[in-house]
Amino acid sequence: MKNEELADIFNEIADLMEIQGEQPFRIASYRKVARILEELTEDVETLLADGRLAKIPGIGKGSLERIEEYLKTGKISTHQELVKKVPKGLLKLTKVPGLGPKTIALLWKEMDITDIGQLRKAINSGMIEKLPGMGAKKVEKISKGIDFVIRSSGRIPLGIALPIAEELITQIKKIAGVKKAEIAGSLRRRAETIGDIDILTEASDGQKVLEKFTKFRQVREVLASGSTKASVRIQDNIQVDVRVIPAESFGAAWQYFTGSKAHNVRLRKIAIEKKLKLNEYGLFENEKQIAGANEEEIYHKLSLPYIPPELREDRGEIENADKLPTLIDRKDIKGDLHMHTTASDGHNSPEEMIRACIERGYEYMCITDHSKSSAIAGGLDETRLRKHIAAVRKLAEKYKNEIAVLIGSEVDILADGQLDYDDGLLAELDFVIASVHSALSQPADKITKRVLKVMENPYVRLIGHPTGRLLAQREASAIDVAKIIKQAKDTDTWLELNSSWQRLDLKDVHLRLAKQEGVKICICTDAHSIDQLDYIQYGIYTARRGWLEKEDVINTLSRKKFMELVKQRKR
Ligand code: DGT
Ligand code: CA
Ligand code: CA
Ligand code: ZN
Repeated sequence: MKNEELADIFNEIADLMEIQGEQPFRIASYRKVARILEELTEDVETLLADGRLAKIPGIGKGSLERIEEYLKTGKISTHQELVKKVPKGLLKLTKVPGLGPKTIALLWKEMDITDIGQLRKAINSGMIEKLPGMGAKKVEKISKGIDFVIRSSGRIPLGIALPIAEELITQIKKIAGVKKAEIAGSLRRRAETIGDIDILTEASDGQKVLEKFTKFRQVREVLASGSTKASVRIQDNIQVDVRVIPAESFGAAWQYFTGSKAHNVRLRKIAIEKKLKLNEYGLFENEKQIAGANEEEIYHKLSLPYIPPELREDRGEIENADKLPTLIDRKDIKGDLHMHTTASDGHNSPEEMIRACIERGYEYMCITDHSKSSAIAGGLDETRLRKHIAAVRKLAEKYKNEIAVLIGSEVDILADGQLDYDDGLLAELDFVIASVHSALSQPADKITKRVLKVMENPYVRLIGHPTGRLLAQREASAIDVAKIIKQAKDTDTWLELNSSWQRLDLKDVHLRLAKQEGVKICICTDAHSIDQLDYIQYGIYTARRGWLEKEDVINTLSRKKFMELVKQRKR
């Protein structure tokens, strides 16, 4: 039945009209039709065909035509025209609980907020509370609504799933009789988003262990529970599968359930060529098990080196098995070069960020607050920036024996391709990141040219979050990443791997392309608080998925080497 789909479209038409400030009675009539459609107990197509739909009070001639149009073509032209008149992200805002069309219109007009990412930023900076009718309570409700939309929009971001899974693993390990508990599936491969959480355990009494698991406080619904497998649903509709595996098969099962499917298909083919059989129970020669207890053994018996989970995507790891990269590791990172403080939209002072970086063992760091055009994010005008530079330099002196503190800026690349500060001011900074924060919906040609141009500026060292995507919130811009990579090579500009799990930008396949072209990557956190400095782990995982080695990443250099490099001109 198309009843629900049609109701959704009619509701969306009403939302769009309300956002665009159309007449209330017209809006109300669309809402009424939406409600009627929702409450129909029969198929709308049948009702239309035998003429009964036309007789329902509230369904006028216009509505009837639109319903007919949808049933014939799958579209309603009125709807499409309305959609064309608003920025793409606005539609998603209408899905946020606690956020009505009137507020969306207000946010759009007053603050130029057109997608969930910008809304989140405006909330974080506190700017939004200054709008009429926006109390702390209402803002809190909207903030919760945003979380809901992100988490319920299908795949779960790595940064949400991993802490949840790690907590589950800790709890499972505490159950009596559990010998092992490990993460498998796309989460072990550290994919940027995951469909569900897969966990494997080894235990003496599977039934008992799984029963205990299904009684964890996190569990909202038990989908299935037996002696070898349990499936449950926890918060935000996240599914968790736990399997109990015997010791002699643990490695084989871990390999199998880590995937990816494509990688496993390749492996099974290799086994067959060797007249062996590979499945989740082990590697077999005729009926005899020749490997299975651990993963390494399976790879070795197939004449392959151990392949790290992040590479198991059938993206060349089998063909190039004899020359796999030595993947970068968290301990290789020697500094973080993109972070915000209370000077713009960060939550901690420069000094707090410096101490936190020292605690993390970094040898250097850079403070990069927003530039003046990022008004929502409290960007610094020239006067404030000069004061900020002086303050940070003082702190740099104070902490110079522990860490090298650089003062930089995350400078907006304006819609016309100009930078937000002039070269004179840029020259006063130690390090300049240039980022696109506005007009992200420009066509490919325009947005690409805009970034290519600023890369020619000798002060611009790094392009921040090059595609501007926000996972589950905003699509990447249309920017031509291959061209940006080529320009990075030609101008000696570095590209950021932004480690925030909402961004992971550049993403794995882009990173790999950059590496192939010899472009250097900088893995930064864009931290807006001390805690977020630890997002670096998500950057590392993504870098590994992009086949990056220590040598490909600029902030693996020692303090001495790095400082020499940033003191020199770019070219
Ligand atoms: P997800 O959850 O959609 O992010 O992706 P995965 O990779 O975690 O997939 P999932 O949870 O369906 O299954 C976990 C792993 O189990 C998967 O990566 C490979 C393995 N697997 C599951 N079903 C099959 C299958 O039909 N054939 C093969 N070769 N492997 C499978
Ligand atoms: Ca999975
Ligand atoms: Ca699964
Ligand atoms: Zn930024």
